[in-house]
Amino acid sequence: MAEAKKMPGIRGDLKAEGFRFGIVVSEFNSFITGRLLAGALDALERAGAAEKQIEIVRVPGSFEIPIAAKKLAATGRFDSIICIGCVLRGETSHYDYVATETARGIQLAQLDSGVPMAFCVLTCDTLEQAIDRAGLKSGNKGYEAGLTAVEMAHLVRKISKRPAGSKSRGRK
Ligand code: INI
Repeated sequence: MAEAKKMPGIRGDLKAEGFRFGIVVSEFNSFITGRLLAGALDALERAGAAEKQIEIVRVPGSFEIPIAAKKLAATGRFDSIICIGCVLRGETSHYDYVATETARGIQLAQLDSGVPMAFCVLTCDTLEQAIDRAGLKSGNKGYEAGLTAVEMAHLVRKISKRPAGSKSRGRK
C-alpha cells in the first residue's frame, strides 16, 4: 500500500473564478452576524470573487436560515452557500432548540440539494465568546466559512465530473 502522504487525493482550490455564492445571514444578534458577513465577503474577495458572483439573503433569525438556504439552492444559481447566524444561550431551553434545528436544517438542506453549505452559525454561552469568534481572539469564523465555500464549490464540481474516457449516456 502506498504511503497516505504520497497519495494526492482530490481537493478543492481556493479560487472563486466561475462560481456563484449565496449567503444567508440572520439579523438576530446582527452585531455579531454583521462581522461574520464581513469576514465571509473578505474571504470571497481574496479568493477572487467579484460582487456580481455573490447574492446575500437576510432572514430574521438562525431558525429561518435552513429554509432560505434550501430555496436558494433550488434555484440552481449557486455553487456554494454560506449560512451565517449567532445563537446565544439564554435562561431557557430556547437556545437548544434554535441551535440544534438550525444545524440539522442546514445539514439536511445541503444533503437534499447537493449544494455545499458552509456552517457559520456560532453557538455560544456568552456574547464575549461570540465577539472572540467574530474577529477578535479566535479569528473570524465568517472568513473561514468563506474559504470553505470556495473550496467546496471546487471539490463538488471535481467529484461530479465523469472520469476521463467514460462514455456519455444522455444528459451530462
Ligand atoms: N435566533 C438567533 O439567531 N439567535 C438567538 O440567540 C436567538 N434566541 O436566543 O432566541 C434566536 N431566536 C430567534 C429564532 O431564530 C427565530 O427567528 C424565531 O424563533 C422565529 O421563528
